[in-house]
Amino acid sequence: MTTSDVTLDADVIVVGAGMSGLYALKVLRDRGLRTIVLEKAPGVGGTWYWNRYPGARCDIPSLEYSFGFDPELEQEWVWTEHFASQPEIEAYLNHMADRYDLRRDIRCSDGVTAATYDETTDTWLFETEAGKRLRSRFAVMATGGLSAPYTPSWPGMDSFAGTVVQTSLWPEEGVEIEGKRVGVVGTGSSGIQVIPELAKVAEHLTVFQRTPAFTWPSQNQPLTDEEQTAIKARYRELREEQYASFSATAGTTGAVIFTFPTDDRRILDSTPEEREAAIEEHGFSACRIWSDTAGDLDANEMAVELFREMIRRTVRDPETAEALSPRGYPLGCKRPVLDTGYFETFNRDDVSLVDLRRETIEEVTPEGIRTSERFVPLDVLVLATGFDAMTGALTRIDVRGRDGRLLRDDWADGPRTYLGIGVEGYPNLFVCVGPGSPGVLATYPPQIELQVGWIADFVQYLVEHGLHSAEADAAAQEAWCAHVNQVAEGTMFTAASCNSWYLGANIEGKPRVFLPYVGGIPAYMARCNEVADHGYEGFVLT
Ligand code: N01
Repeated sequence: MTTSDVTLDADVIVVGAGMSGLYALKVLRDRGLRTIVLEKAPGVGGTWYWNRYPGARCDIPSLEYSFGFDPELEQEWVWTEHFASQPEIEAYLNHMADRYDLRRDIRCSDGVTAATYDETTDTWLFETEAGKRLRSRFAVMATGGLSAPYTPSWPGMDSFAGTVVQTSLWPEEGVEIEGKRVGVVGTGSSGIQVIPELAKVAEHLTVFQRTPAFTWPSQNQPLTDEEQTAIKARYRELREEQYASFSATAGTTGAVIFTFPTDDRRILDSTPEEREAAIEEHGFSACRIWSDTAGDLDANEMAVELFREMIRRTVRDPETAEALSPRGYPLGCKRPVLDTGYFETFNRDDVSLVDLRRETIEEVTPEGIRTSERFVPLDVLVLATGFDAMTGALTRIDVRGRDGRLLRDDWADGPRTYLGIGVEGYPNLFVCVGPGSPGVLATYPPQIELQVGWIADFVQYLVEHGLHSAEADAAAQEAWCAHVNQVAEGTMFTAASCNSWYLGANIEGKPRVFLPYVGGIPAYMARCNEVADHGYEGFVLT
């Protein structure tokens, strides 16, 4: 049997209607390929559909956290703040869906449960929650890097009589918080954004913190017309800077999380007076300016002490300040966080902190949480407990390749990809911003334009050259994985004391493998383009 013997629903099926999926549909359709997008959520937007918790906003400047492929779109769209809120980004992505007439090819409220490669016809068969079956030649997995929520389970969890809600599954109709006793578990980016907002309305808020975070004041501001006009006047130049920069960031406005250090001085050579002067000038960012903190753990620890000093100066209760202070893991190991009044929130009388380094959650009862030290009565339990990052969204689907191989099994010891895009054993399947690509280490929309654009070119090449299948070559894949590991070695990301979701360390049983490619966008895209220029070397084309 060949492809011509089966009825195809589309040339390409894209899984996910977040940023990658929407852009994939746009570019694939522009290339004349019949494309269908399958989406689990009732609406488009991916991350920006699901994460609608109070305080949710992006920590990349909005004028950069947007697409540059259409100069008219970027000129017309008005961002109101330096860091856009979730509703604004969701509105922007809905605008894109309408503007480019994408909705007619997007099937919402029907998640993909299985994707199976049919070797007899070189096609992919998709099965959905609603029992639909659709077939295409190519599969584009735009399933997202932070889209598989991680839900801890404590004894008695199901017995809780109040409301349990996960930040990344916040209901559209909202959650009643006013006058309630609320507990938040988790102090990563999501927890740190939601905590100050919930504190404003809850009767009492209890924060359950396992690992204190490094977080910096975002200094978010409304964007003035003048600022917006000035950037829009040189938008093309700015986009080129983004496409060519390490993390697809041009550093236009506000605090920029990906860029530090900013100074040539070494903290190991500094005097106490110089360090004090740094605190007075830079506040929480005093720890970020030194040149030697990225490569030297002693320097790093000295810098962290400046951060702890800022917490002591901000949080009135010394015990709470100490509990909020990061210790035992270096600055630069976990994803930096930007906040709005996070540490100040702990000065409120109606907010308390439970330090899970000193006590443990023993059980959830109908009335609240019992720790090894106390009972905390709760009406609402908010889980800001993160994601099975970069691999979870793919391994939760039954993706079957050649010879019935299951991706979940093949990745049991860590994901293996070629360029973060192709997977040996899974022909004609392409992953967007997957493990082994810069992914979560770079600004998504410009990165997506580059990487998903590359995938679309590849698919077009295959079609135009009458090729039936493209599959990552095992040796090329191993070489790429070795390169991804080698670049991460010696960085704070992989320090022995670092336990981050970049390493899969937040998920019990997940192998400790550094997931994204830390070599930066220019090196990454240079390699991708070199591969394309050499007839897609490293892929077996049939
Ligand atoms: O998830 P996280 P997140 N008991 O994994 C704790 C992006 N993002 O959703 O550190 C107790 O960072 C866990 O503790 P520990 C951004 O890339 C961006 O906050 O594992 N605690 C941690 O404190 C970000 O990095 C934005 O010890 C438990 C927290 O839960 C990424 O998404 C906004 C626990 C999880 O933190 C993920 O952020 C939001 C347990 N059993 C997200 N299990 C912006 O753009 C987990 N924890 C601003």
